[in-house]
Amino acid sequence: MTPLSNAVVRGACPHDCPDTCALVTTVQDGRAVKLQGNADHRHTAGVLCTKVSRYIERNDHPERLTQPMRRVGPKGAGRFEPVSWDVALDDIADRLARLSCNNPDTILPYSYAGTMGLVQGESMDRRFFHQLGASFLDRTICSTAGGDAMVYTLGGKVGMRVEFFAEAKLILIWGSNSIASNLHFWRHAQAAKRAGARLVCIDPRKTETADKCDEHVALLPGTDGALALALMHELIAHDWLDHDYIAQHTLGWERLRERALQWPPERAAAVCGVPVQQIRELARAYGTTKPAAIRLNYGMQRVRGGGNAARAVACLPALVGAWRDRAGGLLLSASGQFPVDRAALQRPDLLAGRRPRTVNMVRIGDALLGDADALSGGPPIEAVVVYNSNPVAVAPESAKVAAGFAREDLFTVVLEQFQTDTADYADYLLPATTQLEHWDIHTSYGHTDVLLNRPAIAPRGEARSNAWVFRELARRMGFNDPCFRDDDEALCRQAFAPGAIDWAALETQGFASVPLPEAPYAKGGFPTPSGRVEFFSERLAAQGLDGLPEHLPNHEPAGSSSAFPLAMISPPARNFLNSSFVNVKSLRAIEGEPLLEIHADDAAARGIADGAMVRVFNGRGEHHCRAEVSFRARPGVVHGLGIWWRKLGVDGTNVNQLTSQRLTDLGRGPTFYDCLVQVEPTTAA
Ligand SMILES: Nc1nc2c(c(=O)[nH]1)N[C@H]1C(S)=C(S)[C@@H](COP(=O)(O)OP(=O)(O)OC[C@H]3O[C@@H](n4cnc5c(=O)[nH]c(N)nc54)[C@H](O)[C@@H]3O)O[C@H]1N2
Ligand SMILES: Nc1nc2c(c(=O)[nH]1)N[C@H]1C(S)=C(S)[C@@H](COP(=O)(O)OP(=O)(O)OC[C@H]3O[C@@H](n4cnc5c(=O)[nH]c(N)nc54)[C@H](O)[C@@H]3O)O[C@H]1N2
Ligand code: SF4
Ligand SMILES: [Mo]
Repeated sequence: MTPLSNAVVRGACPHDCPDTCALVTTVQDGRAVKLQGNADHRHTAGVLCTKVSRYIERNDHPERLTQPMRRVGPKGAGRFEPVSWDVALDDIADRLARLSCNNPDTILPYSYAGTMGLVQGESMDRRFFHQLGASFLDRTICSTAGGDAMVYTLGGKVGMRVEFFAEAKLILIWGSNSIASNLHFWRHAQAAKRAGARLVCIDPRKTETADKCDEHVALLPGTDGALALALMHELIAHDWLDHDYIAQHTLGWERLRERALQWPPERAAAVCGVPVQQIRELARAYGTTKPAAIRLNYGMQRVRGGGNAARAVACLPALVGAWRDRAGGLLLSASGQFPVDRAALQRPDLLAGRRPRTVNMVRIGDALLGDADALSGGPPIEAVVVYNSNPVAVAPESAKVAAGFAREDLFTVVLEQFQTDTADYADYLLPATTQLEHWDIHTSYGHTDVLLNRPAIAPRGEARSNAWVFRELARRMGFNDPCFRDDDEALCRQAFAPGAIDWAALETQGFASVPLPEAPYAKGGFPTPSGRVEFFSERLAAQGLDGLPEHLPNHEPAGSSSAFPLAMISPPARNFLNSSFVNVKSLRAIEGEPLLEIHADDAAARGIADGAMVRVFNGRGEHHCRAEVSFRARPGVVHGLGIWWRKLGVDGTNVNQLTSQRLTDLGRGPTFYDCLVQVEPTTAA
């Protein structure tokens, strides 16, 4: 269906954000002239964040890629010549066919959540790589430590309904800068606060969210497990427990009790670097306020012990029986609550029994440079197809990532809307459509509605959707299963089994709710093997891991190195979305330039004045940026807000020059916030 030249079109925000807002685009003479939040959608409530309210500026950006291009300069120089789609696709199909004849494991797709859409993110692309038999990509770069923790503890990525946070009397906002990254949850937290709730923010950084909470626990990065265990200790010591709920709906209580009793608040206070009284008071509040709700977010699991820490936190609501109330419990991600038909969308059956090797996306630097472990013992990677991601900017230890992509013998195809840091390394750079220009269908990880995205305008120039590109490659490679002919709209319809979702509602209003109970675990019934909250996990024990949650110190614990005495975290900047929007001028103007927030004492000890240029360094590399002496930083911890495009930074690097490729305890995730550095002033102005 061609978009109408004058219309109001309903869609969905495609970005990697828990809120998945419903959009309304006004089109005049074939151009998008206005983009608003859909006022009829209860979660969006007519409000968009600053970033996406600039989506038309991003869409109409003079630097949008509008035609296929082929590399002319050396790798990484970012110099291209235009070619036709036919020339580009014929050559790409030919190169991939030759590699796959030899060994399809040499081909690696690299994608993440540039769009969260099921069609443009995980449908025709997956079918194509399944049929090809290409290496699997372990998509771990964001959420697998916490996600696995929920699976082992609660049975899935399930939890409270976000709207009921508004009725809680105590909300712990744990590892989340909600105002920046989960604005529509913050609305409910505000409503709760107005109705008398107490809001507590648990975060090393004094964020804009912490500013607006009643209490801020500024713990050291990677110490959340210790804090959670000490809270349990106090719940036990004061008998603030729901014995009946524990007896009926949990597993492993006696063992957890024993573990928690090893964590008196004094011990945790020393580990966390917070006053012992603050831990005691937090435990009292949590043990005596009903209903108590926890908004956990992924900020607390990007450290070595992130999985265990998330498991420890996930045990808390069952101990006090918080799940009994619809306004009690916990929410990390709602994504496990959607009946998506992934087998139909992705067609793993096309593998026909083949078992490709797996490459962990966090270790793309090592993998491209031939590290045998990162290659799971398989052959070197000879071709990468990147879409919906900007690994050169967002993956850890970027010096290695860039060196890997700079390999002259690597064949790199990048599908992009813009010439990102990664696009600079492409052999073929293919122009992708935006959310205003293609079909898609969306679930959410912060609410439980499905959204349909209709194209509002025609694609800019020769831009094409990801699904179109993989359909065309499949045709050229002779993949003749009929599934390779499904168009984008048909793919939307295949995302859910017939009857699983109210399609008529999606068509008329743009969204449809998944029918769910209000207090899903009031009477237990967790989706674990035992049906209970698994304090002790037999599944973990069977893998030779600790069956109970424990505090695991960081790979690089604060204070453990005299050469690199500062712990660096690199959380999202409010006006960027990962590395998306960094090239949108009006938003970059708000963020200014790459900054390192540092406490006054740490700055003074190094002769760093506010606004001075600094060199941030460790054994993996160095990154230059401007220092901001800031009340947001606690002593010993610095913040490099991300994720800047390297080429828009001061010295062609960003914070990931410093981060490591080491993994988390569960989920094989990244440890971006487990990173020691030193900082010194530089002479540059
Ligand atoms: N504006 C904006 N919104 C975003 C994003 C963005 O880049 N910009 N990113 C999106 C993505 S990809 C995701 S995954 C989601 C969720 O994204 P998250 O990564 O959860 O993002 P934040 O809500 O900023 O939460 C990170 C917070 O965790 C804190 N933190 C760091 N280390 C620790 C720790 O060890 N313990 C604790 N307790 N806190 C710690 C940081 O200081 C920061 O305030 O947000 C999405 N929303
Ligand atoms: N230091 C540090 N590093 C981090 C993090 C951190 O907190 N600190 N956060 C991590 C997290 S949580 C995440 S999720 C990752 C995110 O990393 P990525 O998923 O790589 O996210 P983005 O940087 O936003 O890059 C997405 C790209 O997809 C493109 N894109 C959008 N829509 C489409 C489309 O329809 N088709 C195509 N072909 N392209 C499209 C956008 O233009 C953009 O360049 O970064 C991680 N890296
Ligand atoms: S980025 Fe998040 S808050 Fe902003 S419009 Fe998209 S879903 Fe809504
Ligand atoms: Mo993420």
